[in-house]
Amino acid sequence: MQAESDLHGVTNRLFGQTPGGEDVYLYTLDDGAGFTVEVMTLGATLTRFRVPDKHGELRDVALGYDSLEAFLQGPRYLGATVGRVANRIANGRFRMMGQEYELHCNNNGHHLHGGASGFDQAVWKVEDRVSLRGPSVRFHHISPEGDEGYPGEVTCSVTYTLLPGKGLELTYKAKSTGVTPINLTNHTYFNLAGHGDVLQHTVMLDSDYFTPVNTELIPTGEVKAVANTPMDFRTAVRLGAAVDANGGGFDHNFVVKGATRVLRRAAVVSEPDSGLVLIMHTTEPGFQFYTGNFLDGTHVGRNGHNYVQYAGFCLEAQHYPDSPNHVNFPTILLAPGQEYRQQTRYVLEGCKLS
Ligand code: G6D
Repeated sequence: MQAESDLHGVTNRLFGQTPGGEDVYLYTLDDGAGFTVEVMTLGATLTRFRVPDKHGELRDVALGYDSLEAFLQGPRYLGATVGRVANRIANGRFRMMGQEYELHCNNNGHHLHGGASGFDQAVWKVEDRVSLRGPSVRFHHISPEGDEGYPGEVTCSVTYTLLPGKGLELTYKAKSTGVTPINLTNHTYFNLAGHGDVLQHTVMLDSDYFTPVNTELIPTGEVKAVANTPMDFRTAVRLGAAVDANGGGFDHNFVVKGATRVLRRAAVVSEPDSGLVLIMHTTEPGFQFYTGNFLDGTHVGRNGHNYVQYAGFCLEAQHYPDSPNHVNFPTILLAPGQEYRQQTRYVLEGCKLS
């Protein structure tokens, strides 16, 4: 009789300890046909995503490391679940129901990705569960009242489900004891070639609008048409050409076409050498398209590849940045009795399945 975990394609092992001495476990989801996802409990972080390419050769499509130590020394957020509020909150301040709240500012005088001890820094707990749709693990975390300055105690979970021969589904849920902003996402850096930079990838984004930002990456509040701007990815374009036209990489929130709260296609990225195509579907109103502008080659990742500038791209499905300060942006406030839900899928096509 196979061990319970093997039966459902989920195994786990001790990965190491945090600097504070907390055990970190690594979960492996394997569909038995070449798709493998690894997730560690620190930050409910995706550490590996490997699929068969067009020749049937296994290929890493996400940046990552083989040891916890390397993750701890590498760029922050890589692969991590980000929260309580992903992206920026200007000056770490927002008003809610007549009261001003101050959050910890950790990025250029603003609050970024949940602050100094955001959800990416927490060791999430795991509850065993069985999904009939594929190997699956649910991670959960409790963010206490006052965490980084946020009101309300938040209990949240993210479920990783490997859809056999198809890709990865992330399902997020959260409840709060008090009204609080919440905006979760995943910060995986994808590279469908598995090495080098992503400038030869071709990108199509299902977005007619984006939210412009100032020099500190804080939204101006405008929701602007992409037409006649370097943000126009409505037809597929080679990323290197788009970066040249933009005068640099991208780190912008794009508005997903169509009604929110239902899964709909948001982005399609393809890569010629592997023949792989990544398609993101999400319930969220937007996503941050970030092209690894701040990677600088000082970190050597899996298979000895230097993570150079543009070594990976992120499709961080979420709400718009700084939403609590822009009444014209979809709200991210969660009240007691409500449930926050998000679902995002990263589907791989072009794989030669065994
Ligand atoms: C930079 O502005 C970018 C963020 O969007 C990204 O998440 C982070 O680097 C890793 O701050």
